[in-house]
Order: sequence, then C-alpha cells, then structure tokens
Amino acid sequence: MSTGRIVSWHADPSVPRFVPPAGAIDAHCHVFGPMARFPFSARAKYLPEDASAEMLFALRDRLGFARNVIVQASCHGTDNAATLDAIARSQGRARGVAVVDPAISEDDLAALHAGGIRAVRFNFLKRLVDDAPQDKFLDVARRLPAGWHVVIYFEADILAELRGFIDALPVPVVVDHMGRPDVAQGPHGADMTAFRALLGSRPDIWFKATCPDRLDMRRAGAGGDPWDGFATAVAPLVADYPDRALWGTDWPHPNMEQAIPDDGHLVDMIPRIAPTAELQHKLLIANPEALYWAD
Ligand code: 0GY
Repeated sequence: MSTGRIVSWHADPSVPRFVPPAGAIDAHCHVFGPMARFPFSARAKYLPEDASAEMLFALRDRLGFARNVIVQASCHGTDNAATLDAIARSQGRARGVAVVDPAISEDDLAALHAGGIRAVRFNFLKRLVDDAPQDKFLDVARRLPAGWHVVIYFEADILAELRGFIDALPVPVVVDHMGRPDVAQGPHGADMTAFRALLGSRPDIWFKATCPDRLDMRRAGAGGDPWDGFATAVAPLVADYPDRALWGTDWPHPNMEQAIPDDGHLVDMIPRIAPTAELQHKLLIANPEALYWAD
C-alpha cells in the first residue's frame, strides 16, 4: 500500500571502484525522520520515507567513507532534532549544518554547537521554502558562534540578485552544488563564468562539487549517468580552486524520485573531477576538515 511518502534513494547502490582516502568525508547528506520520532515540518514541500542515521552510516561504510556532514533538509524546517540525533549516534563521525529560526537565541546557537553543528544553511529555492528573508539571514550570520560559516543554496538564475547579500556575509560561505550551473553550457559557459566571478570576489567562498544527478539530467541524446557533462564542466573548477572544493553524495537525494542515482556511481565521479591523490585529499579530507572538524 502506498503511504504517499517519497523514496528518493537507490535500494542497492553499487560498491564504487574508486576507493576514497582513509578518513574521507561525505560533506553533503541528510537524514529524514524517522517520522514517528521526528515529524516533518508542517511547511515541508515534500514528504519522504524515513531515511535514518543507521541507513546513512551503512551507506557511508559501503562507499568507503569515514565521516559525514549532515545538512538539515528543508522537510524538517527549523527543528534540527533529527540532524542532532544522527550526529549524536555517529560516535564523533558526523558534524552538521542547521537551519534556524532567524530569532534563535545565543544559548540555542551554543547548544547547536555542542551538538556538532558548525554552520547554518540559507535556502533560496522557492520550490523548497516559503520565504528567504535576506535581512534576517544577515542578522543571524552576524551572531554565529566563532568558527561557523554559512551554507547557501540557490539556483544560477538568481546569483546576480544575491550578490549584495553574499558580499555582506561576515563569515565564510559554502555554496551548495556550485549554485546549480547548467553544466551543458560547459566549463566556461555563462553560469560557470558568473560562479567563477563570485569565487574571485573573496577568498573565503567554498563550493560543493556535488550533484551530477541534479545538474546533468538525461535529456534528448545527452546527460544522465555517467554524467559526462558534469565532469567536463566541474573538473576545471576543482583544478582552479582546489582548496575551496568539497564533495558529498547528497543522499537520500531529496526530490530525486524520478531519476534516483546509484551512490556508487556518484563516488566514481570523484577521480573524474579530482584526478590526483593530492586533489582527492583536499576535496575529501583537508577542505571539509577545515570547515567542520577544526575543533
Ligand atoms: C539538496 C537538494 C534539494 C533539497 C534540499 O533541504 C532540502 O530539502 O536541500 C533539492 O531539492 O534540490 O541538496 O538536498
């Protein structure tokens, strides 16, 4: 019987051929529920099946990773209990990114820090959130605990209008999925050129070289796994900004129920965008450690 809840992850992902370096960090993944303990937000735009911490850690081990950065998904709103519970169960092998009510108190921010949170996420995707108040986001960014950063999620077509906001952020910035460029434009198309201009505007903007499945969807005669367009567009970006790139699975792939990726194939993208051991160490260990395990 259908529950009406979405399953967006692969039931039996392959074991990747690429073996990540010891200690590797999956720096973008989520947990959903379990709903009985951690109900979804009344404002959630999708209703997923449970994707628990235990499932995430089993996938981590299957893929050859050691640690996770768990990003609060929009379906849980500003209640970070599921994310915090997953971090607490990880035995020190997970840290997290929270979504907070802009009116959050200093004490509650300190409690999030104690629970392993090291960043807040500002989501600008209209299909995922009702509002994205830049003035309130800036106020929160000014009050973050020492060492935190902000993670922002936006699509390429609003980068220009977000530039003033991004320029004003007083802490380091991590951009989810490179701000969703159209990778079919190639490494020097309009979207990548605008994103490179953003990276050039200040030295503390990082990016997640993530989501070939979202950015390189199958279309007439092209796209889809093995995501050649993604590799072509993203490898030069990682090569040019090796100290600012992060990588993650995006498991359990929110909203991807029509084009569920094989997580093993996602891992096998890593040597295609970071071909040397040195680049892989930066992408999977040094860079995420600097942001999430500095203390
Ligand atoms: C992602 C992407 C998506 C969803 C969320 O918080 C979320 O619900 O981030 C999306 O639908 O593009 O990074 O998980």
